[in-house]
Amino acid sequence: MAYSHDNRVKYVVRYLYDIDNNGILDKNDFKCLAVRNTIVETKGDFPAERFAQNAKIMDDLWNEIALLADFDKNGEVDSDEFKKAVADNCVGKDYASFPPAFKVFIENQFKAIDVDGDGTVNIEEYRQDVITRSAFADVAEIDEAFKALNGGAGVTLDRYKELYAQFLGNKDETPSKFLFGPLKEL
Ligand SMILES: [Ca+2]
Ligand SMILES: [Ca+2]
Ligand SMILES: [Ca+2]
Repeated sequence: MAYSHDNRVKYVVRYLYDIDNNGILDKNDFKCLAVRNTIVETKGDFPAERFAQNAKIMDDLWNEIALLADFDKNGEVDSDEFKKAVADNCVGKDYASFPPAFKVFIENQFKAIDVDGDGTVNIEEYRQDVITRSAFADVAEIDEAFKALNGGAGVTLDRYKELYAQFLGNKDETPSKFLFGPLKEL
């Protein structure tokens, strides 16, 4: 059930939020995101001022996600808590209605994937992103997923947001299920 809504939510937790890879979300993931985003935004530079801004943004977002998802108030959000928060805040909604804490990742992710910065993710950029999370024995599997995603056309930021909203907010399987490439069951 690689493309079930449950597995998609797990995928988002594991690859998009739990960036220190310890199985849960906590303050440290958001600290690490501030470092990562600063490096991505400045293409490898690390200006202290920019980092301070990002650290503040991420701190606020952690507080927001803790409010929405840390139901037992233990300072951590596990994947069941995240799933419940997605059901409460994202399922059946469009991107604009998502709380900021559920949108935090996606614009920076887009910037990181759109390597040439032309505002569109093309097949070469998609392939480079997809292989960072999974191994593939045949590039055709990746290319077919890209074609299914948007009819083979490049994906703009607006389309990327729309696909992300479906990936997380639509329990049915739509072409958005390929947003992060062919998935494995987690
Ligand atoms: Ca973590
Ligand atoms: Ca908790
Ligand atoms: Ca591009």
